Amino acid sequence: MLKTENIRNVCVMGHGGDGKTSLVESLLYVTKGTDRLGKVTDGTTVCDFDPEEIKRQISISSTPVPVEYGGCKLNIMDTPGYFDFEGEVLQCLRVADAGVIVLTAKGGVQVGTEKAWKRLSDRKLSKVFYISKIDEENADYMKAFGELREKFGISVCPVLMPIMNGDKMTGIVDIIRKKAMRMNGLTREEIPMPAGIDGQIEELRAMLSESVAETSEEYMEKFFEGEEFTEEEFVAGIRTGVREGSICPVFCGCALTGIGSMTLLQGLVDYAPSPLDGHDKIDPAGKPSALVFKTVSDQYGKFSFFKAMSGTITPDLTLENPRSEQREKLGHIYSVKGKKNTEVTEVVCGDIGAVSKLVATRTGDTLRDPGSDVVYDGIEFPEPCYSMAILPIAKGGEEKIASGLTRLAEEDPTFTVVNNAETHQMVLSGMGDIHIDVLRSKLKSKFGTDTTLEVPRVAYREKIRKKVKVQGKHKKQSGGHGQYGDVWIEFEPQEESEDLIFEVNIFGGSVPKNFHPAVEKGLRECITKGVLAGYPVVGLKATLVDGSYHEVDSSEMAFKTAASLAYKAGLAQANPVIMEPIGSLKVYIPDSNLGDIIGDMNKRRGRVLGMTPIEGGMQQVDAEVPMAEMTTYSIDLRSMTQGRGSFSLKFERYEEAPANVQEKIVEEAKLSDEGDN
Ligand SMILES: Nc1nc2c(ncn2[C@@H]2O[C@H](COP(=O)(O)OP(=O)(O)OP(=O)(O)O)[C@@H](O)[C@H]2O)c(=O)[nH]1
Ligand SMILES: [Mg+2]
Repeated sequence: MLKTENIRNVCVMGHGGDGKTSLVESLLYVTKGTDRLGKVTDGTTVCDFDPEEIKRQISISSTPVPVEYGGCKLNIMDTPGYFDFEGEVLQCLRVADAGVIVLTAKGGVQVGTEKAWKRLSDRKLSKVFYISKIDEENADYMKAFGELREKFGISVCPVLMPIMNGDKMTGIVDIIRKKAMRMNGLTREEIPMPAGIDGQIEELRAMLSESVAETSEEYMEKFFEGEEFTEEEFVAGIRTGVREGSICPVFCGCALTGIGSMTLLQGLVDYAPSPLDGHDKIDPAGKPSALVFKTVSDQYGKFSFFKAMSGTITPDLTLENPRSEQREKLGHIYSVKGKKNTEVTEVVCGDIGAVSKLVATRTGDTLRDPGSDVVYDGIEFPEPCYSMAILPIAKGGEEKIASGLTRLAEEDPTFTVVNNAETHQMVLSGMGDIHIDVLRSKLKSKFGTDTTLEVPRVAYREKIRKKVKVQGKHKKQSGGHGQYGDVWIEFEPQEESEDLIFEVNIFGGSVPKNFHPAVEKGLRECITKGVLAGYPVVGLKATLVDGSYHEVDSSEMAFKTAASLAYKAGLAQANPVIMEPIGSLKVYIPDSNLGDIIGDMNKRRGRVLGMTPIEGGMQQVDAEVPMAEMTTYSIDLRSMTQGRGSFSLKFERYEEAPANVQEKIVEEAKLSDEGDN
């Protein structure tokens, strides 16, 4: 029976393409968790099984898989490195007790490496490094190791060293045990220590000893007396250091040959905290409860991944969801390995499992014993920052898009879709262009809906600046039943409300009372389309001041038409202007990008309001900027900062657009009008 203390929940993180999925594949293969070594390039790995992942050869969703090694069950969670899928990383991070940060021997520390470090540090989770792709040409373990120490400090500790034969990694030296090893098929075997590397090993061992000394007073004394630590002391010291965050051991290897994979597993077994010492307060003796951290919905239905937070989760349980206030009967529970599910009879406290067909539960929800009052922290996802209008290719496909996206939203909380009533567009907002592209692909493959994208229209508005008084006269009295309506209306700007303010100020009965509502109705219809570029008119006051009528020929219809004639004539004379939405922007960037970001803000007609240094060599820039200039900002910011920058943008108010911008908007409106006709 699995004991909580023998579980390791480990999130594998790092820069895109640095070898995470391949590493996890290797970990599965060397422990016989899979019977062949899949390849990302062939689309055959356990973790990247989704058609989108196979097509693009990148991870898109996070995938927890069970790996058994050294008497432990390790739930290894493969996460995507591409920034668009950060939400997936956060899901696994929520239930991880430690993280493996993968970086390549050739590329060293990348933005994704830094982000992984920051995310793990923010959650106070234990960290280990794995330097990948040691077999590549120009791979340089010592250089990558040096970069890690330079960037993240002396907590970065070596525990092994690759044995290189020219460019080829042939084995590993275990620095603690001073043993050289190589892989022979699926087993590790000891080999004689290669000549000429003693000096390097002693140097790395000295670094490690110093860090171990820091973990207790007893060790510190021993260290100063110049005594060597025993193997047990090294292991115990590193374990303490890893749990406290003062030691981050560095592993390395090659996922294609499996060199280094078992050593990494042994390291996780020895040093990574069990759920009992992890981030979450868990209680094996308590009543059963769980946290749902990930939802997958496919043709087989909905799967909810959970971590058992207290007690043991069994299929017969009925648990309560405090958010939806509904009870869920579990039914079947599973251990999931990529696309393969195995039914299990229990998931012990601290372990990860999945349950199908929950009705009222979504990612981030707590499931608990009815009668308990525990609620676990959910998961905070970033706000979408990139928007496109999405359109069906086939006529009338809007419904299908909407229902498909609703299904996709069950597994992905990082996008939103909004029907913009003003622009008549369905606007899909996500984490970046690749994210949106993946969603479109899924709409097609899963729901058979072909879509295209357009740059979202900006919801401009129109307003007048001058008070005018005009006549609108509608008269058709040639034979038969005639039409007669005649009004004098004063139009003026007002600041009280966006909505039209309509008043009547007539002496006598020039326009009888029963026609006043028709005049107002006529105007209300008109203001949905301004006279400049057809955008809604806001902040308008109209006062009916005079007019005339005809006993027989006047009708509601005739007065509506008269009002619209007055509107057209009046607004054109009243100095109309186009208003554009202005957003308040917060950008977070490294100091070194400050100049570029501010220069770019100027190009976008933005006003920088202030700059504030924040922790870690970052700056916060506050600005106000026209929303129309921000459609591609998420992509541009990413390229200006290599992905280090982030931002938030919120609509603030409307402002009159500069003259040249207004001209352009009017021009575009004319063109699109012609296109429509
Ligand atoms: N030579 C060599 N290539 C490797 C190794 N590990 C991975 N690769 C290759 O590197 C590429 C990216 O590997 P992945 O495992 O998909 O990397 P990843 O970190 O999961 O990528 P994302 O999930 O997209 O962030 C693939 O073409 C792999 O075949 C390795 O140890 N040696
Ligand atoms: Mg991957």
